[in-house]
Amino acid sequence: MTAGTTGLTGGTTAHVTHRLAVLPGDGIGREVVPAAQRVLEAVGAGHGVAFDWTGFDWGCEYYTRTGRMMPVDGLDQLRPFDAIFLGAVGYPGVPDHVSLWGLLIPIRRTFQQYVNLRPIRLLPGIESPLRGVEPGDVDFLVVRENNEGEYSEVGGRHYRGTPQETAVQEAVFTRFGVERVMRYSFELARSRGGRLDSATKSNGIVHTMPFWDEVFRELGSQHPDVPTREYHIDALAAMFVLDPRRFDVVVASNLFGDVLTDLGAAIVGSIGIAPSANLNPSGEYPSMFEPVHGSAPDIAGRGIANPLGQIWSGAMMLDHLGHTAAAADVLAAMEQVLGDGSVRTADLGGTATTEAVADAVIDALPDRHP
Ligand code: GGG
Repeated sequence: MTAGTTGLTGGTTAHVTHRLAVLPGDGIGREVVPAAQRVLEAVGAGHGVAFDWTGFDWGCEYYTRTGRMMPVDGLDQLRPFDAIFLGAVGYPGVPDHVSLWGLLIPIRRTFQQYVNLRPIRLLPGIESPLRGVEPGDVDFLVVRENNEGEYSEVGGRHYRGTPQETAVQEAVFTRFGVERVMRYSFELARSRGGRLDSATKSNGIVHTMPFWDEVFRELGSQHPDVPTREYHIDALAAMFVLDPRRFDVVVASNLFGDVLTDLGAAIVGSIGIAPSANLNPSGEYPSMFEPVHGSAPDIAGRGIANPLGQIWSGAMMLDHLGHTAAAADVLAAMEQVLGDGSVRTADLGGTATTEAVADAVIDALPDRHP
């Protein structure tokens, strides 16, 4: 990051340049990322924020050329950046576990991005598939543990190709890992004056989930002002559909959080809008911002993907970098476009292109001069 001041009529305004790594990745990632970059450039210009983008062509195509999802020193290349802006990862021809474990997961783990923050908010102009649910009714955050849990390399395959073939997969829950994500979640709930709900399954999963619950209760006793509830994941999923108004912050393990947030995206209209932030709360390493959706090979290359999930992820990146007013402008512009309803991609029942939606968001940004 470089910073300075610009003399302007009537005063001085700070200006700052952020060094950002851009990984469009695969499929529609290559379409929604440039669209979102244009929005960020436009809002940045009004707030004295500039971006020095460095693009990386890592992903499944890179894999087919090189046998790797990123170079051997890829993580070292990413380390100096202020943040990472990622599109989507995965494409037919490369097994999903290869693409995920070759790129996204090493970034999340090496850079200690142990919080995956996923807002679930029904925006104006969007019709929820749930009866009687209006914008303003659903507005909560899921904190997905992002570095351990069910996503683990511990296990193996035995007796391959025989009738005794066996697959074993171990989940890994450490006190260090569970405490830190729960502490973050309690602080988040406290900052919103809200409650914290925990996703568990300690009736069926007899070791890790009772441990998860114990740590949740210990942390709860250290945050007596934050009301808490514990739900088995099956009941919690049902409650997302039956009564989503009741939630404020939900903390969940890696797999549970991933599944819950696809459901959360569905109840607020489209996974095409859902954003996420992979946060390293200490700031020691770069955080990474990506939409919840994947690479959508079925629509890739047609210019019809919804860029709003990527744009909203960009707003979360602005917020993380300290530009709360710019982030709020992006959200307000998105809300205006959605509320107006005339420029929408197919997932929201419209016919607009990715670029047209980005243009509409840019046009809806407040006219600011830094
Ligand atoms: N933009 C997110 C993306 O491409 N995700 C690919 C994926 O499969 N993610 C799995 C996960 O986050 O657990």
